[in-house]
Amino acid sequence: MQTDRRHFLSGGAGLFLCTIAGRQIAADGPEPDWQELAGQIPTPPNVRSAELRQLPGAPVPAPAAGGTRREYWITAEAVKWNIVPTKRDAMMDKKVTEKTKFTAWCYREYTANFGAPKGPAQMPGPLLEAETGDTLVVNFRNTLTVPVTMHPHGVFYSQQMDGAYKGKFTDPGGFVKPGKTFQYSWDCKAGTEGVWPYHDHGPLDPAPLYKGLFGAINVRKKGAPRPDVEHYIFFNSLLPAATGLRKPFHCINGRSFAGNTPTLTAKVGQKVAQHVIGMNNDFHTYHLHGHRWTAPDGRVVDNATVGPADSYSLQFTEDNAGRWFYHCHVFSHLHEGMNGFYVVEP
Ligand SMILES: [Cu+2]
Repeated sequence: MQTDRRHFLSGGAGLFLCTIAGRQIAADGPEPDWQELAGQIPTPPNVRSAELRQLPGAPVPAPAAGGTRREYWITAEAVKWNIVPTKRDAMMDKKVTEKTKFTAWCYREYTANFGAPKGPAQMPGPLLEAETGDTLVVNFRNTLTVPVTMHPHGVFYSQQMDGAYKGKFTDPGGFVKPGKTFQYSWDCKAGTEGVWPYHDHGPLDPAPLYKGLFGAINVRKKGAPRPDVEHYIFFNSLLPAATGLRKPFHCINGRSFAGNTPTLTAKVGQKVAQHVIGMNNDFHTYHLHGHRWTAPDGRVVDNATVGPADSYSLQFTEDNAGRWFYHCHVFSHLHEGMNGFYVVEP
């Protein structure tokens, strides 16, 4: 499973990833010293002034009548991450011999007031759930050594709650320094129903996202029935620039190859919803063996295109027991790890 430089480039990933602090970062490595790089980025004026005095907070959207304020406590943390913990590619039934461990950056959910972790720091980060009419309030603490943020898609928010670095126009939520906490408020009013990504959009964008800082928001229509089973499938890649490893990995939820990527499960008769989100530079296609679903335009499909930061949701009633593959159907992605098992019990 060696991928040399030429193969990697011909795979379409390209050498150029981004420019940070005036330095071009190559996707195929080496991994820069992010802290040193972040040190070259001046703290924006509005962020500096926020540290000197307590700014009046941006207006917090009130939930609609009958709505709920849903509060989360989330950190960004460094975590030792193994991309292929079984050391095997179960699709091709072969050993994965190269190094697969690196230090990832992931979101992690805590109980109120950062009392105790509710689970591990992982890819994707905690699922943020709301119904239309609710307000999402996210207390975000940065425990990394570089500034990072949380930037949501789909929901409504004011400029101060954008969570995006904008050079000298940056608001405090767009540059959360190491050790600092920022409270984001996002409005899930009618029209925001759906599944959306959130991710870092700070001054090192997109490097922290490539190291694992992404997750999903699910806004359900108020009162809508829930599916019996829901799966969240992020197509991401772990590139040498972000991992320090020699080889790029094409991943689902930060893991490569069936047996390492999530083994999804359901039972015949259950209503299954799957949410697929693109989280890198590539276009992917989501293919599920043995199944098909009806797209919003009425066509029956079993393979759908998902671009960068797109989210695509599909639903079906399970009727086909067995062990199936779900995977990206871009063949180079598929064979470099973007595949997994879907196991349906009778
Ligand atoms: Cu793909």
